[in-house]
Amino acid sequence: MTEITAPKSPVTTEEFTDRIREQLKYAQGVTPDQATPADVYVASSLVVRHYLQDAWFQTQQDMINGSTKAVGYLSAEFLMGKQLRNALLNAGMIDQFDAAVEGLGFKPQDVIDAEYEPALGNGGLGRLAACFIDSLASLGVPAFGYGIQYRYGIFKQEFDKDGKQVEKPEYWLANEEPWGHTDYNRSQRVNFGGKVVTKADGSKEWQPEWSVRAVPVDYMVPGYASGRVNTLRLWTAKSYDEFDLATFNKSDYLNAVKPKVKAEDISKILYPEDSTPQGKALRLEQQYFFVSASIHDAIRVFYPGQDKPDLTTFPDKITFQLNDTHPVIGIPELMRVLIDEYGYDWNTAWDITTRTFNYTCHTLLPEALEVWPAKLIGELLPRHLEIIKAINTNFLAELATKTRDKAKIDRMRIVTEGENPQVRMAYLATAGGSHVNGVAALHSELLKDVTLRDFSDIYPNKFTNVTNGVTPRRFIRLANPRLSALITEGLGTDRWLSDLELLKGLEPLAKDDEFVKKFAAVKQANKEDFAAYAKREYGFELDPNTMFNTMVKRLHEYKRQSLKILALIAKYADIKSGKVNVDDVLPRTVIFGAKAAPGYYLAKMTIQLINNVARVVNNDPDVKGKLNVYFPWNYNVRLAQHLIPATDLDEQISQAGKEASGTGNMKFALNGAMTVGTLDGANVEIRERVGAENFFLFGMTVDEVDKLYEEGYSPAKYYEADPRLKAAIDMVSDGTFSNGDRNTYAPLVADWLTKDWFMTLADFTAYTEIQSDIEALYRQPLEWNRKALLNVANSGYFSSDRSIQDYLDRIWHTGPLA
Ligand code: GPW
Repeated sequence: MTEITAPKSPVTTEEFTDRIREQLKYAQGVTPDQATPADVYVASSLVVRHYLQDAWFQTQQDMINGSTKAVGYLSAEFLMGKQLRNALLNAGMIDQFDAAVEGLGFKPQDVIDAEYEPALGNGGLGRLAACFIDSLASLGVPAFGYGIQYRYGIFKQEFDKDGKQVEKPEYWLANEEPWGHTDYNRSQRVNFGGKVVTKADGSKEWQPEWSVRAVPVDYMVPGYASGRVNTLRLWTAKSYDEFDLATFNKSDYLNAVKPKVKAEDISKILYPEDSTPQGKALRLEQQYFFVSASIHDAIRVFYPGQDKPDLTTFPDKITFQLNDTHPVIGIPELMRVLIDEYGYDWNTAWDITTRTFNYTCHTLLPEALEVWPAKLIGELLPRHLEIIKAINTNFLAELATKTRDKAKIDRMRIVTEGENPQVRMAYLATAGGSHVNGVAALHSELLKDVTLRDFSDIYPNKFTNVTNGVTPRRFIRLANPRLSALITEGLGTDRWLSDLELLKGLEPLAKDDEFVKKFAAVKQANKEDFAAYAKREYGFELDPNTMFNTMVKRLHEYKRQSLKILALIAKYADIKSGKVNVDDVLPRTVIFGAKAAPGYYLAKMTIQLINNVARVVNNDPDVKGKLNVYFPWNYNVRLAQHLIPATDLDEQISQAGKEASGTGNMKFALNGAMTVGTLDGANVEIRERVGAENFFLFGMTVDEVDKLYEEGYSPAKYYEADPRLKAAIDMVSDGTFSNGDRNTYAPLVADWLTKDWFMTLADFTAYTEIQSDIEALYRQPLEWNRKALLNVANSGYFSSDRSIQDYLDRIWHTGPLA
């Protein structure tokens, strides 16, 4: 008997059908005959919201009236992916939806596909935020996600005829969007610019120059089987000055609407840089905009109708998690609100503030730590700059009581000295919050020992680790229904969906050849599905009888897509030179997915190279179809959900010490892919759990990398030492992948040979050597699948439910609603 714990549907198929008809009629204004899948999508979404409404009210009431502290997850990005099917799953209505929609004459898949994916994030950081709010709701913890409803999400990626990336605007709101509810009556004023004046009583008054209206757009976040529905509140900027009357009187109509345009620009576009802050004024405006609105919103929610609330209790009502440094301006903002708006003294305000905030760092790259020129902050937020300077002064005084090491104190300045003082947001966050965490064990260690070493020396107890996780609902159950069914069959229960460590129960089944064969059949069927999808969406012809070898993530030098493409070129060169008999080559389909920041020159050139390698290799008869390279454009959550379950081998090959965690690595392991990877980020913990024998490890360790930097790294030495590496790089230089033009990739080649900051060349030989282990194992399908199954069985730890439980225990000190 299989135990079923999935939530029970609150609705029958008949009711669901009637409700859809009703929405089609009254909201869409169409008859079922006239309706398109997009109409049915909107109608169904409204129906789902309808059924979640009471649970939403109840969750809010219990949160406000009860004594359970809420979580406010402040994040500039929430990369949600499509909403409808996730909401149906979490609310228990998938079957009723499928039947209702079919009854109305539609294919459920067409209706699901009609949803336009909100792409309000760049990559891992934004997707993690989305997994976390799913887990918070599923654990029944009262929480708000607070962010920005950008009108343009991450750009839509296309490739031109030369294989170069082209960025197109992603106007995701072009069609009706049934999930976001714009709540004009809960808006907040957010001020900018102007000056600070000292009043007669010595208190300060900020006299801003302009302001915008932050209007919340609320998204329901239904928990899986928890009966709870939280809120994702994304702010959109509206103008107060509908018309500038003075200008209007001069009958200059078009100029009169200019101020409106400027204000509304704040929430217009998501910055497309990942891990490389741009330091633009608009970006700081965005950060302050959503954080200020969110802080005022939380006060409104938790102290309803109170003119003089007792805000010393604020940290008992809500804890704010800073998702990287993007929302750190919230620290001086809460100080300002408490002092200037509510009249608290500095020390009380500081106590409240430091007890309210915690900071998660997601990087180790020094260039990824945000730093703002004090001048820019002063122009935009003059009162905040004063407060930041005061925080800095007090902080330095406190440090002086803790250490005599003047150099160390100096290194720890929040505001640097000199002609162009800078504000270091990571330091402000560390000083102004209770806890600092990294996102994987190795990352948290390096954060403590290297990046924030001085801080951890003096405040060792502030530092902790919370290893990232991913939601099994979206990334196993929705993405991989076949594997989900097999897991439930193997475990005799579906309870794993809310307790992922139960996957451990699959371990004994890895000894059962019949079960392993079923597991292999699931993978094969998923590969066939993906081949059909890739044909339909991209016109690709993938052969599902080859190994599917995937590398999907943002294009970054540190992630080393170059290493993968060079190894592939080396294999191609072996075939061309006859060093390898093509008939002996293991058939492989290599699939890349990656967006590059629009201004990131070498990253974009790498994309161009990959596309052209694909063009040449896929069409070369000498290869006999043994090597195939595909680069589906515009990698997004939807593509991830199709591709991950179909992957045999996943690549996590960043230079050791550079990838904070990675979360794709977790999704692949949980979907039964094998990983080839370095000892970096969460790879370390994945390998520990799945077993060294079930993970393809290669490459330098963090210590070896450091040592090599110290000794002086010379990439040309590696080029000369490994003839296969030399052949590969020469092939990039000689025009093979640029129609004979020798200049096309010259900057990339020059970088490899003279700089190679992330030591791609130094790890090349080890990376190509591990390929023979990989291929030998793949030639034994039963053994490969046994190991892949062991990856699934031992990856339950990487559920975002576990991550959230760790945050609750170590940082937030709160829990589910009673
Ligand atoms: F640089 N990450 C990201 F730390 O996706 F801010 N965008 C970013 O801007 C940053 C980090 C930042 C990623 C990390 O690169 C990845 O290793 C990690 O798994 C992910 O954040 C979630 O923690």
